[in-house]
Amino acid sequence: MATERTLSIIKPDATKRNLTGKINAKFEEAGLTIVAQKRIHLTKAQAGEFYKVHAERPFYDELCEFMASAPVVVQVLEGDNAIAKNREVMGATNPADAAPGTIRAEFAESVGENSVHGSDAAETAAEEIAYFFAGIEIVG
Ligand code: RTP
Ligand code: MG
Repeated sequence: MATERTLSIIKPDATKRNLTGKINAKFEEAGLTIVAQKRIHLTKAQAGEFYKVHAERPFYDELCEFMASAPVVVQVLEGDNAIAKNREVMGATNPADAAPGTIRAEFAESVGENSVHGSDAAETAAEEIAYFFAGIEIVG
């Protein structure tokens, strides 16, 4: 298996409820190592740039408002198959469809306010990590 890195965001609904530690425990229990992490407060423009792939979707404006509504914790997770493994630990986008034990099943409030983001492919992971972190901040 290949060691990969993926970009994770603990979203405003989760930081507001002090769930960072519980969510990080889920990552670590799954064998993912947090090799970089910082708490930031995105502007709506920064959230919009990050999620620009969704610019034409009906939920885009609401998503950008939400992501800028409170601090987030951005992090780089590393491990075997980290991109797919993280998506598995996160669970489905809509918490109603998320498998038991996943972060979204346990913590998400709705399809929009769903506690975590995770990169969906190797190319997006590399782009998203570079959006938030300099190489010197990632300590594997
Ligand atoms: P993410 O990018 O945040 O990891 O989530 P995802 O891949 O599971 O889902 P995606 O389709 O990429 O959607 C990005 C985020 O947009 C919000 N969303 N709201 N109201 C809605 O119907 C709706 N659909 C998506 C969610 O915050 C979702 O995670
Ligand atoms: Mg996505």
